[in-house]
Amino acid sequence: MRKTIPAVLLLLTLASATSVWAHAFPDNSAPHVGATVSPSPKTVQIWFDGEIEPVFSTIIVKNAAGVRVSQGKGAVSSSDNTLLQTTLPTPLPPGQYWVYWSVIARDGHHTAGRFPFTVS
Ligand SMILES: [Cu+2]
Repeated sequence: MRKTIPAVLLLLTLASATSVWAHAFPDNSAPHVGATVSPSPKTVQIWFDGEIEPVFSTIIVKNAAGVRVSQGKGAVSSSDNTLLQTTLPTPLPPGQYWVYWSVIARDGHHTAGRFPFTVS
């Protein structure tokens, strides 16, 4: 019986470590990170490795001058809770653009990042 308690504590430690790793991170995107695309895409999409909260998750695209070129703060897809997307209302002129994303995973943890793509 003496060895039972440390075994239970170890299991609890592993369980809490697993939940810490459950933050959402990007799995894939369109355009891909660092890609050069032509013509200008109509949308920018990021697929995450877990479900994200629609209310607190945002995606914004800015041009090299830091001016926002996407509509609003984007939205989580109504049919796929791992997909965050935004619309580019007008075709982008050639140049480099940055995608800024910020999401809350189902475990309540916040992650954020950015990546570039180029329109040629
Ligand atoms: Cu987490």
